[in-house]
Amino acid sequence: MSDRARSVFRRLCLGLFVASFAAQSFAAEVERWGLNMTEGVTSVSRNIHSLHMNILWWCVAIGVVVFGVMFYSMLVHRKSKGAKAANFHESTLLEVVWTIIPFIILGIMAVPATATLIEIYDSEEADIEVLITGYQWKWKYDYIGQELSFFSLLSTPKDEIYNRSEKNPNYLLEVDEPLVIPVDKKVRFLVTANDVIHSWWVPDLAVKKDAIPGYVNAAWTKVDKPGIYRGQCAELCGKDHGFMPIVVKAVEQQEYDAWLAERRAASAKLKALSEQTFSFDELYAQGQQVYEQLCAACHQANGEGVPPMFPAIKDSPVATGAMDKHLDMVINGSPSNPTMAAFGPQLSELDIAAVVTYQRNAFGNNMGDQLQPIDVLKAKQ
Ligand code: HEC
Ligand SMILES: [Cu+2]
Repeated sequence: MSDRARSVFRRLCLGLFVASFAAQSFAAEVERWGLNMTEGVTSVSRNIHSLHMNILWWCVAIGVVVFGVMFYSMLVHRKSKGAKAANFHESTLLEVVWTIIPFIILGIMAVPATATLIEIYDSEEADIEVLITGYQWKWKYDYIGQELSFFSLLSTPKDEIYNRSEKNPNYLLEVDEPLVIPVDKKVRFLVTANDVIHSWWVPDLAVKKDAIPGYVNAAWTKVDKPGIYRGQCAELCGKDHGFMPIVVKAVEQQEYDAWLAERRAASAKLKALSEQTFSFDELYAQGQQVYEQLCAACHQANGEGVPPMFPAIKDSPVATGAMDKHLDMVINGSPSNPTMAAFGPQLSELDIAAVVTYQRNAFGNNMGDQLQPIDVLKAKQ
């Protein structure tokens, strides 16, 4: 080795050492910032993560080689050093080389990528099926064949949203009823929407599926660690797009069975409640809860709405008009404006009776009348 070559070699080694040191501390920093993809808790999510890392390092290596050659040439063969450019046209060897090498690299990348894609799309032979429906702005989960379905709503207190109290660590990532699934079981998700396009996204499960009205998309997961995994709607779907989070609770099979039994009993009980008669105060209190959870986003907690977009309930001609018109609006939605959705399929008879009673008597409406669940049942039929 000539002296010159040795010195270049030494400098190169030093450069590489410094670069690898910088890369390491940078990687630690990136980890701390949480910039990288999560590894997740399923075999698919781990495959996607390792695919992502592999390809990233391929790109880094290619970048280092290409830019290395480029900068080396520019520095060492610069004009001020009297370098003379080679002057040749068409090198078959060169062209073959720069076609073959990328071809081989792409081939190497395609193998794991294709294997992972095939795995992602194989939602067959699931142990459990859940129909996920996106609504403005909440998710509905139907456990297919289990006669169990419920809505999952944001549970972050209004005080935190309006900066009246400190925000908790799961701010806007918490719901009243999480989707509960057992670990080590293949769970198939059928994803659709009721109004506009939403997207069901849980990074730890590596599931991100568009929820499109009129279509059913399939996805699946098999979680191998009990835990709580959080996600969000990933398709801009209107005013409260940022307020329809997803929480998946993965539990051991036993715990899942117990939860399922309890949840089914509770919904059977709710059905039985529809046959009972309630006092005005019971209806009003329940109605207030339903209103604040489901209606206040548009009509506002004080009933004043956001005219002209969302009409006021206070002194509203509908809420202070004929009972059957009011009930019809809540069950079937507005005939002229789809923003006022049909709550008939979403709410129990009791909840509808309660919220109508509440609207007719809150905000100074003072209609003095009330509705029983049985009336709602009759109106629905
Ligand atoms: C996404 C926004 C939104 C939500 C949530 C919502 N509404 Fe509405 N609501 C509207 C809009 C918009 C109208 C006006 C409809 C029209 O012009 O026909 C309306 C109208 C009404 C009216 C008639 C008011 C009037 O005088 O014209 C009633 C009653 C009503 N909603 C009840 C409810 C109840 C009960 C809930 C909750 C269970 C609810 N709304 C939730 C948007 C909403
Ligand atoms: Cu959405």
